Amino acid sequence: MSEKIFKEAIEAILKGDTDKATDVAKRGLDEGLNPIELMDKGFIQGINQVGDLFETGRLFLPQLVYSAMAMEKATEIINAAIPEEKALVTGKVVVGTVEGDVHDIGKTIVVSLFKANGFEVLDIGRDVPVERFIDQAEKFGAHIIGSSTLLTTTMAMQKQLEQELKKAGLREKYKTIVGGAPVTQRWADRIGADAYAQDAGDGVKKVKLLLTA
Ligand code: B1M
Repeated sequence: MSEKIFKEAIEAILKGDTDKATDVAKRGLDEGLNPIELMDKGFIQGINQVGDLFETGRLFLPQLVYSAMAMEKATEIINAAIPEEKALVTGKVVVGTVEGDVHDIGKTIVVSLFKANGFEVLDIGRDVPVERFIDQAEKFGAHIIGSSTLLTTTMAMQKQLEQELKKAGLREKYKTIVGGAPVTQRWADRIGADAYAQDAGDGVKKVKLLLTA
């Protein structure tokens, strides 16, 4: 049964069909599927296939946009259904997508899972300049600053964030965590970030570690 729903979710995203994605997301949840599994094994597989088709020139920007719209709707429905866990570790996290990058589907999933795990989260959106990450972290009283990037060209903004924190004498005040499809542990080490997470679940684990370190 779940395999059929995952397949339908992949198809809905490949077709860029928002109505179908909405229906599959709601049906999957009604049938008792785990929202994170529905996202990981269904919708995310679909959008990854769309990305591969786009990269190899077998799908074009307008279709990518329709698929993204279907993905955004499914994400919204599924995020609202992620059950809240009892928080054993608490802390404040500011999360955004770096300047020059409008990809925010993954960042939004990360924010939802952080909230579901009891962290206080300030989502500062996408295309966020480095100064705003720092300013918002200061105002929010954050413990952790999390940045997401999907473009290789904007990865440099995560490095700039580390540098600006140092310049402002604030690097020791915050822990930093980086993520996004092109980001790796090696990149995190190279720029001096405190943690790297490959997906939202890994992000929760890493934030807990940072808060108890
Ligand atoms: Co674009 N795009 N896109 N895109 N897009 C990619 C990233 C690309 C890899 C596609 C490809 O060519 N295969 C490619 C980048 C190539 C590169 O940099 N080397 C690309 C390109 C080129 C572009 C444009 C330049 C296209 C153009 O205009 N010609 C343009 C850029 C605009 C800009 O930002 N300035 C563009 C635009 C778009 C849309 C707007 C149409 C849409 C985004 C809509 C939106 O986000 N609201 C879009 C989409 C949907 C994609 C793909 C297909 C899917 C991204 C996604 O949502 N994945 C993507 C291909 C791909 O990545 N496979 C692609 C699903 C999401 C759940 O995964 O975001 O990786 P992800 O998040 C994961 C983990 O990475 C991690 O956890 C998340 C959940 O598991 N994670 C974190 C992420 N952030 C984290 C932060 C953390 C911890 C973990 O802590 C803080």
